[in-house]
Amino acid sequence: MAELHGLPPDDLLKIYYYLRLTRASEDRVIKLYRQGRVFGGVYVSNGQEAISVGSAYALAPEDVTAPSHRDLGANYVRGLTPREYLAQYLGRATGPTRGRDGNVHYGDIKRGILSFVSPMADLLPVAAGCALAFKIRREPRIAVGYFGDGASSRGDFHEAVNFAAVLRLPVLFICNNNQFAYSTPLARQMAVPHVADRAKGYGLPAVIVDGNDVLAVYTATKAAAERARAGEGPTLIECKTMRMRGHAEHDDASYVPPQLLEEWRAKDPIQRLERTLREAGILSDAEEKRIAEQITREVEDAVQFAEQSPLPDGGGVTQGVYAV
Ligand SMILES: Cc1ncc(C[n+]2csc(CCOP(=O)(O)OP(=O)(O)O)c2C)c(N)n1
Repeated sequence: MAELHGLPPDDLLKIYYYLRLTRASEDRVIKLYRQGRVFGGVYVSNGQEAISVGSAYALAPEDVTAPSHRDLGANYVRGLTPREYLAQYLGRATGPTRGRDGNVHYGDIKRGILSFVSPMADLLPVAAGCALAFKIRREPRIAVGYFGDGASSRGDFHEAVNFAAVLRLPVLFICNNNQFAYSTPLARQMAVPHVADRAKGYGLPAVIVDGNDVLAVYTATKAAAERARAGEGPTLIECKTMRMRGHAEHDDASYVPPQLLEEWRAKDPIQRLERTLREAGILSDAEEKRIAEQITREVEDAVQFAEQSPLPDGGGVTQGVYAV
């Protein structure tokens, strides 16, 4: 059967599965939020799942990722389970932060996922630092830092990119440019048209890809990862997309022109891959049904698991807490 972008059908179907698992998990959490069963805010990647899934699929297990708040897809690809994701959102003791956080501030160092921190772009210097360690130890590993268009206006972004470029570190900077930083449109926080333009001043290559085309994101990341592993230094990958919901679920995004959303709805990354796979004879109706049913089962199992899990009892509140 056909290969696409060098990927055999099994991998293509896995990518399709991860896209749909991400969407279904987040949709389910939105529902729980509306029912008042989630404690904190809810941040989703609806419409931009291709960026996190496509990029993470191009990495090796020994690489390290520094996700942002819309990168559930990358976390899933790297081994996070729906049970852990749901337990995290419901603040349960079985979640990655053992109930210390109720939304996106989690990671898992065993799977090479750094824990997301709230101040925007603060993880990018950490990703560059990991890459420096890999380079010093001569390990063929790379680090990947994810960030949004708004985050690229913070100093940490500029420091991390400059540092990585000067030292030719094996790190990728992956931007999800979804055109809004909370309610601020791109043109109100950047005087250049592309985040990629910012890389020029630091002397590292930057590429712009269609962030709603998962295979384009995969291919760009794979090429940049190979460069980094070969000692050729960092790359910035700007993925153009659109944030299809509010900044979080408490934000109705009424500041976004409806026509813009309509335009981007037609470019939905899941439907696009589905069409491509059907045309290539890789996805049949039966296979689509099997994947959909598997995802429904997994997500519902995760909701039940989370709801039946205990809340933290408070006894371990100082465990894993460090001060310097
Ligand atoms: C340093 C800092 N300033 C402000 C915030 C509040 N905040 C959280 S997300 C966000 C918008 C970030 O925009 P962008 O990076 O484009 O990501 P998006 O949410 O649009 O996907 C803001 C202002 C923060 N977390 N950290």
